[in-house]
Amino acid sequence: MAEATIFDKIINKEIPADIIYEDEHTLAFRDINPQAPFHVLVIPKTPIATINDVDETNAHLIGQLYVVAAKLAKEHGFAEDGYRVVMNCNEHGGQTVFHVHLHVLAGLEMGWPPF
Ligand code: IU
Repeated sequence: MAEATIFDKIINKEIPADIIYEDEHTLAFRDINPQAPFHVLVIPKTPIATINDVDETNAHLIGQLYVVAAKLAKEHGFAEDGYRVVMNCNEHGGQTVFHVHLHVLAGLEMGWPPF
């Protein structure tokens, strides 16, 4: 079991967040430090610390993050122009909150590579 993070408090509504989508397994809320005009984090309600902890038992929860990301991108009008989804892993990947989350970034043309 992953250690509790601030995202558990957001899931449990113990601290406020700008939640834009919720279902049984998934929550999406606006990032408090947005790096794009549209920057949302999509998280599983079940805590999974990092991508390293994804396996056959929880992979469906990760798949669902992409379903929600695509749905939100379409609903907010970014599907055609495009957008980016990013999941950081551990220190070199830039992960700071150890509850997996898909960043959905949109609303500007992005560059590549990302470093
Ligand atoms: P990272 O991939 O672990 O680095 O992303 C963590 C993100 O969580 C980062 O973009 C923060 O701005 C964001 N965040 C948030 O939206 N709300 C919070 O209470 C905290 C972090 I702590």
